[in-house]
Amino acid sequence: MAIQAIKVPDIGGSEGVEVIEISVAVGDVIAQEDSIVVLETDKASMEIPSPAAGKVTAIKVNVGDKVSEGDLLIEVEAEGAAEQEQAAPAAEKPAESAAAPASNTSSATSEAEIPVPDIGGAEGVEVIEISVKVGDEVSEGDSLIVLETDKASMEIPAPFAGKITSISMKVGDKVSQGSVIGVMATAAAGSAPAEPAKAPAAAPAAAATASAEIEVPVPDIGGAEGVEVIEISVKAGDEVGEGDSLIVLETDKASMEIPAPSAGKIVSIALKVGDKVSQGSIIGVMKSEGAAAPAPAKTEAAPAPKAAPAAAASSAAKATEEVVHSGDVYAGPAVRKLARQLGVDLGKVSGSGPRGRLMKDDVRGYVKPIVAAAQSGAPVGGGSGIPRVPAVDFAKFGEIEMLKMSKVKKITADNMTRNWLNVPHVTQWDDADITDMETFRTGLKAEAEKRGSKLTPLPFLLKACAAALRAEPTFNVSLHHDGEHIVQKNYVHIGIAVDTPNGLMVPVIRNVDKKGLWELTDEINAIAKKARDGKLMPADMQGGCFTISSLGAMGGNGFTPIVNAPEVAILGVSKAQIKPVWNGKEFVPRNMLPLSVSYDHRAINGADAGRFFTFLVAAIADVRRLLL
Ligand code: CAO
Repeated sequence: MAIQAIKVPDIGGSEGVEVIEISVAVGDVIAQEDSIVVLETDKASMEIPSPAAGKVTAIKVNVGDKVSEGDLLIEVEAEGAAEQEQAAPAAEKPAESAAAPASNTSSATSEAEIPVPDIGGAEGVEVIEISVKVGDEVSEGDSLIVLETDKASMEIPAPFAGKITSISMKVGDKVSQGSVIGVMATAAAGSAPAEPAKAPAAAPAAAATASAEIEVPVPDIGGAEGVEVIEISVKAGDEVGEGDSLIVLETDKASMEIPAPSAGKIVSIALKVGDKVSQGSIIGVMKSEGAAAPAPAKTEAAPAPKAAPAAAASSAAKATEEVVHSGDVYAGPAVRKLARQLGVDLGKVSGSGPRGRLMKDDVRGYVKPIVAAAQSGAPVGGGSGIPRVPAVDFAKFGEIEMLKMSKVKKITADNMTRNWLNVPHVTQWDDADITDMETFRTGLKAEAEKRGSKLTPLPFLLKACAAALRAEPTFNVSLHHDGEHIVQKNYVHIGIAVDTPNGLMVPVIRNVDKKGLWELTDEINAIAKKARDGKLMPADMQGGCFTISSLGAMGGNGFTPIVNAPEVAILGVSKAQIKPVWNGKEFVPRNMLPLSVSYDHRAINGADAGRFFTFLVAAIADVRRLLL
């Protein structure tokens, strides 16, 4: 019986790449090309397929290990083969996008301007991250900036190793091919910069018919043939905007959205889920807006991430990336496949991977309690089994208008339903005497103005809540989805509900217990602005332990906030008012702040809540206590 040692193949020179998943177990019988492990750099992830069929006899790496080309991954007992060592075939290569330095590269100074490479014709694409600063030494392929369209984000890599000597962009700038990112000094004089590479391929123009109805073909998908349609995102009659996703295609390594080449109305769809398509296959017919032939489609869905894996990779999926943002879903093909097999809507699963990426464990974690509840006969979380509110034709009763819900509003509606149905809520009320706090705050107003910031009661409340979470740690927990554990958090991150034109957003302020009043004031102002400008990233809204929802500026004397699960408690703040308070001898006017705390009664007992609330109200009434 021959044992074959399977090693890391050529992964494009990357060193110390993290093993994020082991896809096989000892004893598994695997076929050639089956995925053995998944590796991930901070830019890309890649499945490493087995070069041989056989039985897995040993696994030589663990999740979290760092590996490079030639490192041993597994051993396989392959019948009939001579004992040998073999490198796994190269992982499929994501799109290449090495940007070429501008032609004014000067060999005398060894400095070169770095332009934005071909990004598939996309214009005015937003810079969402500057990943380097002047003076940084970078390697070829290191991310310089990150761009984001409404469909995808893409890192623009350094075209060669060198030192950043200037940066010409800032976050929020809108850029196109050729915009200058900055200037780099080459590491070694004369080092040849890479050839400019095509990033996303431009789709062939859709063929216009006399009636302005156009057939929409599958654009250039990097030569991939027989690619499976995994989602039809539109139906006949739908109005679509230019760039809206029409269908989603998936190879075994990559998935991609195919966008509408222009705005218009879908007349018919020629494909169904499961069909296999290639470049030129007709997706359907659409009537383009303005009756003009549409502009060539751009495969915006397939921006080019940095070329990571091996050069020997298949040329298929040249214009694809191994992970796509599809709507709000950020997941790789393996995770999408698992979700399809289990019938899971990935839009409902929270991602725990880097930048909120969905992992297989997230899908399993989502499914497990649902299956457990179904097997125990209990109603399944999320309100399944609850009678639906019947549909009503309101037009029968008077004039109506149909207003489209924003994506944020829809997500909020789902979250509220999920939290209201899953969390057994209890709400307690109390008034905090903020007379002294307000005297202190008013006294600081001039200083705040000098600093260019606005000091409201909110940073005081954040500080007080952080202290209360430390004093009563039963509030700083989450229920683990295995139903067997409580997750006790040793950090204090607090979300603040922000009312934005798009709907309710809850950005999270980190390590509140370690920050001072001014730092918190600046952070609240900055993050609330970011939320209102629609610029929050998923990471800005993750990791909260507790939430504050303040309607103090609007009015009202109390409300029941809904717990923002998996957090277990939330503070509702209403409008402060001067009220007569009995001090034992007489009624005195005091500035009273109505507060309500809702909590998950599965995690928190009434006595815990009583202690937490008493501490909180006392800390607000005398903010000197926050120094204790
Ligand atoms: N009582 C009386 N006045 C209050 C108050 C309270 N509880 N809280 C704030 N105020 C005052 C502030 O002091 C400020 O007045 P001055 O300018 O005179 O100082 C004014 O109200 C406006 O405050 P603000 O809203 O600009 O700032 P904030 O720090 O209180 O709140 C933020 C910031 C982001 C939380 C808020 O703007 C917001 O979006 N609130 C809505 C949250 C929400 O929608 N919650 C419901 C979620 S569930 O549907």
